[in-house]
Amino acid sequence: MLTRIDHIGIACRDLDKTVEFYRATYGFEVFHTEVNEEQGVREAMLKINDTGDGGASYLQLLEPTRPDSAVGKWMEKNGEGVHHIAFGTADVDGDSEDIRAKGIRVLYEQPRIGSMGSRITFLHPKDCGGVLTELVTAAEPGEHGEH
Ligand code: MC0
Repeated sequence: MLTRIDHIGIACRDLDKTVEFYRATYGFEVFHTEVNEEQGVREAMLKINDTGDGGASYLQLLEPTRPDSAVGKWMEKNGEGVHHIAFGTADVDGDSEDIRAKGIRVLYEQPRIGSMGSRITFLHPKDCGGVLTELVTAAEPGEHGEH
C-alpha cells in the first residue's frame, strides 16, 4: 500500500546552487547527500516532514553525473524542473507486482538501491499520464542512520 509522497525529484544543473536556493528561499536544510553511480546522479535530500507511516517526505535535488544518464537526457530536452514523483510503501516488491498486473510497465525486474539505502523501482511515464513515478521502500531506521 502506498502511504506517503516519499519525494519529488527535481533535476538541476548545479546541485550546490540549487541547495542554496531552497535554503535561502524556504529555509529547507540538507538532510543527506550521496552519489548514486548506477542512476548517474549526485543528489541532496531535503526533509520536509515526517509522515504518519513512520517515514518522511523529501525534496530530492538531482544533478546528473553524466549526460547519457536518465536525468541528463531528460534535462537536455526539458531543462531543469520536476523530473519524477515517488510514493512510499512498506512493500515495494508487492506493490510493483500489483501495478505490473494492471498492465503498467515497471522498469526493473527487481527493485534497485536508491537514496539512503532504500529499495526503488520506476513506472514508465508513458503508462502514467506523462509522470515518471517511483516506488520506494525506505531502509529500516538504524540501517542507514536516517529514514
Ligand atoms: C523520459 N520521458 C519522461 C521522463 N523521462 N516523461 C516524463 N518524465 C520523465 N522523467 C519520456 C520522454 O520524453 C520520451 O517521450 C519517452 O519518455 C522516452 O524517453 P527517452 O528520452 O527516449 O528515454 P528512455 O526511453 O531511454 O528512458 C526513459 C526512462 C528512463 C523513463 C525509461 O529515464 C528511466 O529508466 N528512468 C528511471 C530511472 C531514473 O529516472 N533515474 C534518475 C533518478 P517522447 O514522447 O519524447 O517519446 S534516480 C533516483 O531518483 C534515485 C536515486 C532515488 O530516488 O533514490
